[in-house]
Amino acid sequence: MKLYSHAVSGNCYKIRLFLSFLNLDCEIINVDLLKGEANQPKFLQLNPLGELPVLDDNGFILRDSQAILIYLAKEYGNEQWLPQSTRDMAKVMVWLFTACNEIARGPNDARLHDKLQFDLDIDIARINSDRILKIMNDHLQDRDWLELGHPTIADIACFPYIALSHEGGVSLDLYPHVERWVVRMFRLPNSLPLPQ
Ligand SMILES: N[C@@H](CCC(=O)N[C@@H](CS)C(=O)NCC(=O)O)C(=O)O
Repeated sequence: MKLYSHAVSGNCYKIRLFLSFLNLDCEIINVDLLKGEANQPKFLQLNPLGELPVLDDNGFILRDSQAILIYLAKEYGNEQWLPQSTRDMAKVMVWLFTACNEIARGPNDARLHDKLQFDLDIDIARINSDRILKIMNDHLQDRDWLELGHPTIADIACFPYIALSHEGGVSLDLYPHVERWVVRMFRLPNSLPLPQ
């Protein structure tokens, strides 16, 4: 198995984290986003969007971090990470889509602006960040994990850019339940340090 990845990317980190939780061996192939390597013709054959991460599992090529989490959970994980029952699965899916919408347009965009100088509206990104952080804080008020009372791929999908909020100038100080959830994620066996 190969993962096309870049060290600074939170979406790639999600996959490296889940591979680590699952104790799966994987060759990491570095694609330097900052040098535009994801837009070279060779990489575009793997992902025409020119985005990371991309997984190559014995010739099965898959883009998008949420899709890769689902694939790995079904192929190599167990029901702990992605339950089979319709309603429980739907609860987990809600957070996968939150990761690629509200979290991407919030703390992820704020970090892209502040850390990597992307030309994005930082005020909107910070408003979006506070909106989703408040929702997550309320949700986590009476639970340790996003759904089902234990870690799932919902937690993995949402974790990186929430934990990296400070790199976009967004403090978690106002969101103590989110802060405690971040600490719990770091304490899971085989957790990894965040991207730099
Ligand atoms: N929805 C996609 C988003 C992927 C994405 O935006 N990846 C970023 C890195 S985190 C990327 O490759 N951007 C291309 C670039 O910056 O040139 C996913 O979750 O994988």
